[in-house]
Amino acid sequence: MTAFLRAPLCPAGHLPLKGGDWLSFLLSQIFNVARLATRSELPISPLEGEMSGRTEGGATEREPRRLAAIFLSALIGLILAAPASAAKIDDQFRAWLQNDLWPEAKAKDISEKTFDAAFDDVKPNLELPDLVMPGKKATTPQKQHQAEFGSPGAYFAEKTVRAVTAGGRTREAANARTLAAIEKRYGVPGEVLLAIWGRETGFGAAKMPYDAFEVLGTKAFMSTRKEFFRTELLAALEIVQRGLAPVGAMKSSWAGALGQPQFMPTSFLKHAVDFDGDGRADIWNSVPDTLASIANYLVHYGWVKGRGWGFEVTVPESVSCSLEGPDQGKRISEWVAMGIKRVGGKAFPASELKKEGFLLMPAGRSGPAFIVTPNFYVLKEYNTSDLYALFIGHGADRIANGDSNFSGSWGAVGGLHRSDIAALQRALEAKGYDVGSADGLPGFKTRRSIGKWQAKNGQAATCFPDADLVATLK
Ligand SMILES: [Ca+2]
Repeated sequence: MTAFLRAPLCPAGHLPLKGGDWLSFLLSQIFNVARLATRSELPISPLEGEMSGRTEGGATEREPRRLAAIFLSALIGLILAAPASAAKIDDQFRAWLQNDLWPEAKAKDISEKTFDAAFDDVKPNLELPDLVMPGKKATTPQKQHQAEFGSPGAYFAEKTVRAVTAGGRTREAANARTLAAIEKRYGVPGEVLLAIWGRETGFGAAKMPYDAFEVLGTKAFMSTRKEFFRTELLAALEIVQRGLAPVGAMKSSWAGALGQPQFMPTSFLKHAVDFDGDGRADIWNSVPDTLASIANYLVHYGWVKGRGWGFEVTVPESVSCSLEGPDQGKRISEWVAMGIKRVGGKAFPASELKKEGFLLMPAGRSGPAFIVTPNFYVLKEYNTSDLYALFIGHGADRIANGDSNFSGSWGAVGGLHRSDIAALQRALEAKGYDVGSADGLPGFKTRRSIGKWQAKNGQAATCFPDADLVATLK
């Protein structure tokens, strides 16, 4: 649902505190779980496009008590395991900084002064997710197996959407000249930028509680994706070395994403721009810089000027839901000839009919359907989830045209565990179907493969996993 809810609710490799008070520690963690799980108004979602390990879907972890129970069992497991010493990890981290990271940083023209300032007093943060203790092998976190896959409709909770659309309209009025100037230069509509800004950090209201060097340093030293974070850590050092931001300004989310647009450091170096003219791209404090940097990011990933993101449609039974996906595009006029119509009796704009469009059915036959443009897939470069990109497109439409919901309604198709969906995916893979990866999240490749299997086996194609399918195929 929101990245906060995917935040480190159950640190995979938590270490006992040195001589700590277990009960108060435990209670504080359970409180944290409850707090995180109920905090949904100001989501921070790091760039999933940049974070290639994070994939499509809408897994939700909504139940604080259940999470607390999972955490408790994980914690008991850790108490029983042989505890490593946090102090020893700190020493290993310091040695790694000196002997491993520093030589590479030096070779990339990072000065000793910058390096020392960045890591002054920095220790590994053992509460971050997806850590692997030095000398240990990575294991799949328990929560990934147990997480419930929520109905895609849950992603579009009216309260969440309205926080973005109401806030977006207020800021659209307040920043009208800036948005017009950005649209003129980059060709990206202001409402799209506002929707991303609102979705990522609640228009900059979300706190950036972490030191980027602590997060990136910890993850480069001891996470499941060390190389990815090492590259980002070196980019963060480059930001400081080049004077683009002072060390003290390098505040990030739990995933190391920076500032109001939630750029990873390599994205900052590639896409951040100065739009208020003070000579510095300040994505932490400047609204014009934040909005223009988001626009520049989208342009770099191919935003097509003059086209929107997509249209809600109705799809007749004669059109298979397995025609979904970015690799099965047709001219919009061809989709229309097959019987696909826009909702609300509207015609497609004449300028769109000759252009390519793609079928999108995020909940298969159990939810709204869309014909999307290539810009939809540019939005997915910001965060590689169909639901995220749809949230941005839908939110942008509502900022521009007023609040009205989808015409189609989302079915109650959630409730499976990710492990069940992953088992279904492996079963389909074994039969030769392409599901993308068996990650427990039903992306478009999984959805359409389900539809193809259903059609081949004489069933009505729903293009979405359900308990019967899991039981039949698993
Ligand atoms: Ca600036």
